[in-house]
Amino acid sequence: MKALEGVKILDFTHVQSGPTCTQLLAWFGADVIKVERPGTGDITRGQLCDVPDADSLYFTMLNHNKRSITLDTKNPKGMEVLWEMVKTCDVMVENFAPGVLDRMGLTWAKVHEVNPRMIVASIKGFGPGPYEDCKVYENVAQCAGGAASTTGFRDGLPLVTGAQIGDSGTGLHLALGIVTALYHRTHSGLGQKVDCAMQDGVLNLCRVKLRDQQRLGHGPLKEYSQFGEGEPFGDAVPRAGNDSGGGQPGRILKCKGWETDPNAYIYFITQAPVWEKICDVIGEPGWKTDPNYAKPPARLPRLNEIFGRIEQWTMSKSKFEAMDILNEYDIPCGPILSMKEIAEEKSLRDTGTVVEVDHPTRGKYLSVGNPIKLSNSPTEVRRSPLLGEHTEEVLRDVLKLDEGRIAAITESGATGAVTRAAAE
Ligand code: CAO
Repeated sequence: MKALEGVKILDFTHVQSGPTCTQLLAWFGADVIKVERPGTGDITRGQLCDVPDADSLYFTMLNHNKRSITLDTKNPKGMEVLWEMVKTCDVMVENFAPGVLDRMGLTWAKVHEVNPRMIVASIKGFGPGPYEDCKVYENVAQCAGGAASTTGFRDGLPLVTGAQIGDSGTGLHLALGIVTALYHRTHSGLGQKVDCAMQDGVLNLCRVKLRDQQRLGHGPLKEYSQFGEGEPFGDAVPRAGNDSGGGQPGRILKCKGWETDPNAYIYFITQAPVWEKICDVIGEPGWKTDPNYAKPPARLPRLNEIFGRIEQWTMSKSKFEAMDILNEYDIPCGPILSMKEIAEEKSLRDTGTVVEVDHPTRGKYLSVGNPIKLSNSPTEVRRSPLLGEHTEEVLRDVLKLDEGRIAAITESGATGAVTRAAAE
């Protein structure tokens, strides 16, 4: 039995943030029923398409293990079905723009009255405040949550990161909120509202930068390269390039082949406990006792010189050769892996972190599997549903509607266009 088996989710999510959350719950065994607009469905089905007439990878990679039902919620019969789902499901998850749910009549008060056990989980761009009514996408959240102002180099523009910390990051936060509310319900018998704002989710992941903001009030941030370069600090946390965000200085350094390979680099951390080993490996044994290099505080104003010297060594090795040598001495380091290398990495395939999935209209594709491994509830990744693939099945088997009611719903067009035989 899967960890969340028996939990029914009304998945009213779209694009990335919400679907990330419900996909995780589906991987843990919940029955996730995605409600989509007839005809088009989740807008991502048709975005960034690479194979004609097939759901995009954008959609397939965010909607595994779910069922799909098409329902026009602007049709009264469609809303009737939606309310049946509210009565039947344990959790409703949504990430519409602010106000959409209320306009549908699905207010928290009404949902709670109809099904007091239901948990209603929402993602919005912002929490209550000046921007609460705004529509938000990934990069907006990265900018408003403090990630962009602290990412990049001091002399360059603020940068967004490729990691989808606004969308997928908030989806993860919401999933935790939902399972916590489900656990709470086992004591209280009642559902509750779970809200996650993308700005808050990003800020939570930028916690160390708010730490540094406060440290700045007590003097320069000595582990930032800027300190050794003699550049004064302003009144806000600066962009720190590839400096480590922790107490052990680190940098991205060139490796053999960097002139032609954009990913021939390694992240190298000068962890204090292995400093002597680092000195031996790079051929600077004198630094072990030299007062200018022997202790961490002495090294902070000299990071550029030190990493420059280490780089002379890393440039004589491929990133994988350097990894092998450094790991032998327990020196923390990591290769800069390209997506191509990750896609081909056997160990990630072996653990199910990268999986190959077969799809009826697109064929085989790679996806990221469940990064969270439960020993008693392993994840089997199943393909995403076609649009409306499970409409009839859900009306019949989940909502237990009789044939007459199903016929009336179908006839109303609430589940999709009504096809009629041409007039004689
Ligand atoms: N049948 C009929 N209508 C439906 C429907 C269905 N099954 N499902 C949704 N709709 C309608 C809604 O009723 C709503 O219409 P109204 O505005 O008339 O009430 C509309 O579709 C939904 O709209 P939306 O405003 O949520 O969608 P959008 O494409 O304009 O905005 C987004 C998208 C993501 C900017 C917005 O949903 C949002 O800000 N969400 C919260 C933050 C978030 O999750 N952002 C991350 C997205 S991933 O990058």
